[in-house]
Amino acid sequence: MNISSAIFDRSAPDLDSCPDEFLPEFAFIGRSNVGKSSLLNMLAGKRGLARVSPTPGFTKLINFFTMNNTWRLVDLPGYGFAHVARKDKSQFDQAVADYLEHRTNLCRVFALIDSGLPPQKIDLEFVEWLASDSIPFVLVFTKTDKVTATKVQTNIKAFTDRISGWSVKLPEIFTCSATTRQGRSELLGVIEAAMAEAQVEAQAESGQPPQDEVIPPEDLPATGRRVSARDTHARRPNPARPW
Ligand SMILES: Nc1nc2c(ncn2[C@@H]2O[C@H](COP(=O)(O)OP(=O)(O)OP(=O)(O)O)[C@@H](O)[C@H]2O)c(=O)[nH]1
Ligand SMILES: [Mg+2]
Repeated sequence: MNISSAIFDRSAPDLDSCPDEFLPEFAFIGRSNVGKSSLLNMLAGKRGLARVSPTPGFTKLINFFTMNNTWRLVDLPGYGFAHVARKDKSQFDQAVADYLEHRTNLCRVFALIDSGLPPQKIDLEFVEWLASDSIPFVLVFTKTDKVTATKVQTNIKAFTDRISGWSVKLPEIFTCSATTRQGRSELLGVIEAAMAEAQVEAQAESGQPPQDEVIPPEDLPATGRRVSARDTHARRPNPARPW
């Protein structure tokens, strides 16, 4: 896929401040410093679009970037950064959880894992939460330029062994390096395929719905958004969030 324009839209502190839900979105999540902002820039083909820093906890808001005027990349704050003030941390966590659970135009989440590390408890817990909440995600093992290919494969195998059985089938798995641009075409392929899938679903839905599928007005939230399957799912009592 060719990206001819990549433009910063806005930074949102919470779900209510996010832009309209008319464009499909692809979000990056993972531990602080795992390389979310770097990967976003690599995919967009624009260095400096999202701000990158060696200091963990750098991205503190939900940042939206519009690609080709038709879809968005979304840079989320990382989890697992111990040095953010407790009050700020819970605000970030809440905003990220709200975004992941309620954003109706969220097509795929890219859950980033450092390929140089054996399975980390916080990543396993986060992936378990994504799977249990039916949030559509793929796993992306980052920074492959920093370790040997054998080490990357060993760490991926250890991680997938731990998560097997958490969902009906294993999530799709990718590797990438923002430094060498390894993985770019595969990840853009995920985006392209997901958008094509969403288009087919939208076309199927645009047919006259059967009478029993008409949505009563009381099911429309205050924002006027249609309630998605994920919205209703997320209203169930939620187990304590591990991150
Ligand atoms: N060698 C190498 N370094 C990388 C790669 N991706 C990111 N980095 C470095 O890792 C550090 C963190 O990168 P970011 O992209 O800011 O990470 P982040 O996940 O957005 O971090 P937060 O916003 O703090 O959550 C920076 O110093 C990057 O230059 C990569 O693929 N290879
Ligand atoms: Mg960042």
